[in-house]
Amino acid sequence: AGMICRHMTGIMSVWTRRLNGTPLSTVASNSGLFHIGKEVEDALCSKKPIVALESTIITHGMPYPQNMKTALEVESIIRQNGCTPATVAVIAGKVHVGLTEQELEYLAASDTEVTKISRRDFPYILSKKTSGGTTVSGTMLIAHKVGIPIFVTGGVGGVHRDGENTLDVSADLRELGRTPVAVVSAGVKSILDIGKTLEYLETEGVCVAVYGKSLDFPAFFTAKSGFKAPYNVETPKEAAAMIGENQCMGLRSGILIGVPIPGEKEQAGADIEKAIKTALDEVKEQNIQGKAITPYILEMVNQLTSGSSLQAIVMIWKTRWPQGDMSKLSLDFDSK
Ligand code: PSU
Ligand code: MN
Repeated sequence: AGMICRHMTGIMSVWTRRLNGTPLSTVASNSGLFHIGKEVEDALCSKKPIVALESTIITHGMPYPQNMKTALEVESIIRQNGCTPATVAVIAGKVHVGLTEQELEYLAASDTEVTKISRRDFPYILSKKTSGGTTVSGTMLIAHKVGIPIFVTGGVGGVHRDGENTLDVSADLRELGRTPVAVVSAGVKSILDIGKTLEYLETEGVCVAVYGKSLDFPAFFTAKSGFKAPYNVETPKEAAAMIGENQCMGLRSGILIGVPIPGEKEQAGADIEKAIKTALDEVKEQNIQGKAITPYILEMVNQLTSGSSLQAIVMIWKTRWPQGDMSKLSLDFDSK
């Protein structure tokens, strides 16, 4: 009973935030800063489970039209599992939570001018009333503001290789350290220094767990990065319990759950790894810097593997819901 009570308090505070807190009611409807899509608004009001989705993968992670197709498919998988997808993006200076097909198309179309938006970009983008796709950090902070505790994506940013010299550490990691949203992903992108990324997450106080039987932390294209996560959870219920305790404790930091690539896709993964090494050399040689690095590498790897990395990304993106499991996580959590 104590357990149930504690969970109830956690959930209550989520709903208090949704109903009375500044985030949804005032910010969303009054200031004009937010635009909550109809489907998402209904789900928020009727307390149905919602899964947040990022949009940098649409604007910068994949070419047109695969980006559009994948975005729609991912949303539909979430709906098939009884949840509501809430894709986050900025359009004409308004933060959108839940996009129409037309809005998705606008962001996905290759001739649209869009910025990659993480936390640091909001003030400028909103003041200029321009548009862009939100990264993991940008999406997390918006999801939290409107009261969505779960967010699913492909790859999270991390500490870049050679990061100890360049200080190129993704804002995603600091966001995980200060925003209580659970991010379900294929782990950390293989182009990064995964060991250092896990160290950094520990410093930020982020609870990291692998979904499945092993502690091997996944590396996007491969199930095993060579590094271990501190924990693993085997069922959506276990994952939900962890997320619940995080909220009850008021930890204010996030959770990262890594879901490994399925075994039969691992050979493709190994080929992509090789291409990544080549691309990294090129980044150094061409002196590509800052936030241009990730899109540059993804594009080059895609070319080197004649599109098979793109297929793998699409597949990884879709298999974040093995048998629909991970989106049920959201159901479990909200109905506890
Ligand atoms: N993984 C992909 N494609 C992407 C990203 C990750 O396969 O486009 C995006 C995510 O939005 C992530 C961001 O949050 O890259 C991290 O970028 P950076 O390393 O600049 O922080
Ligand atoms: Mn960076």
